[in-house]
Amino acid sequence: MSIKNLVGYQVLDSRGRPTVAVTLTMSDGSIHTARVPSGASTGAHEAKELRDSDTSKSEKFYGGKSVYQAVENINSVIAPRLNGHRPIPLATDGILVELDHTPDHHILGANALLAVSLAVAKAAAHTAGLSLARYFQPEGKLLIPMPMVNILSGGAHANRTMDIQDVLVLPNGATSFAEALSWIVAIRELAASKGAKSGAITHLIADEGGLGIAFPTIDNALEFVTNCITEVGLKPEQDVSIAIDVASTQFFDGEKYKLAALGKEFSREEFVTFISKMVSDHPILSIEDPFAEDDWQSWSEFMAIAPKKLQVLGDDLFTTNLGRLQRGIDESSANAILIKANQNGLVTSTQKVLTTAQANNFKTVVSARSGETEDSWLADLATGWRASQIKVGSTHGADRTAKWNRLLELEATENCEFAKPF
Ligand code: 2PG
Ligand code: MG
Repeated sequence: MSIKNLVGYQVLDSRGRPTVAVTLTMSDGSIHTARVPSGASTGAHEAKELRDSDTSKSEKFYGGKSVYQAVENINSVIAPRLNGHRPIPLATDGILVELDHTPDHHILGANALLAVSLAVAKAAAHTAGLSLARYFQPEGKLLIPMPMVNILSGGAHANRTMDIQDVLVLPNGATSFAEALSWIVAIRELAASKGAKSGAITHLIADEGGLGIAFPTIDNALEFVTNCITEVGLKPEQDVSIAIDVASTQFFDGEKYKLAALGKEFSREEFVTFISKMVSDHPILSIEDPFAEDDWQSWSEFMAIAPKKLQVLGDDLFTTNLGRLQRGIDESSANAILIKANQNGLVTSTQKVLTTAQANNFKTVVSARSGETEDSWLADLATGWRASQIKVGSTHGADRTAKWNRLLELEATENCEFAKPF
């Protein structure tokens, strides 16, 4: 079976912004569609998302955010080169790299490349008669990752009501994905009703479906979520722990960490102390981007004093880039990596970053972006790649539930076990 036709086009993401989609038709008539996500709190070292900047043309209504050039690159450069090829991800991703060999894929656009790379992976799974998850792990029990789920949103995803971007929960005591999700739904619904009772607007939700409740301090927000865990009848730490994404690149100016909502500024040394106190005062099991993307020194300093059980997770620090991960391994900057395919640009090279992390005893957290689509490939990749965790945002919004529901489907229909990463 071979690729008969490949068509790129523009669709909308969950923020109502343009993104790239591809529909691939195989010689057997089967059709495989893939849509790519897009971030808001993006790292400077991410692969290049190509967006049109000429606002005087027809794309003016999208304010320079349209992706017509990326789409054109698929239709006029990539499609003619891939048509007739067998869908073999390593080989076709190799051709995509030949067409755009730049490290950040800025010529054709990482959004164009990833859409094609994903559609080919789906076509390859179909050709092998397997689900996408099974395609990456044909034998043995699949590993359903532990969900890391957003309850409170701040930062770039919620108009900076809170300086840190996410307060999430990790149901580390659950024995199945279905049970984990039921606990999370209870916590999330209680958080919404408690927030509403105290006067917060909880029917309007942030980019990833989280609650944008304003708390006077970060400690108050963490206490609120801890209380919700207890009040639904679960034990903090033993059953459900807290994870946070500080997304601190967003408020580091090169010298100081400036927390506008809190009304405080910290030197790098002071911020290491601030973060250390936060993790010791609350049942926090995972902390993402506690320091800015190029503040390598603070990361290593913190790792030297952090509790051994704490997951120190690099997102903007690593941007799913092999070279940056290698530096983080060499310098002991973190012990876990967030994996986002669109930070990298290709399915197979994203997998390579993940397997390198796994080989070096780093935990892996496969993650959605704040701008998502209803496509569910992320759930299959995370499962097929044996990631330890998956982060998709909240339990609200079809862009989020598409992934949770796909994990429920995998757990119900495939031979699976549930990850116990902690
Ligand atoms: C993050 C992600 C998802 P964005 O920072 O981890 O929460 O956000 O996609 O905006 O980078
Ligand atoms: Mg992040």
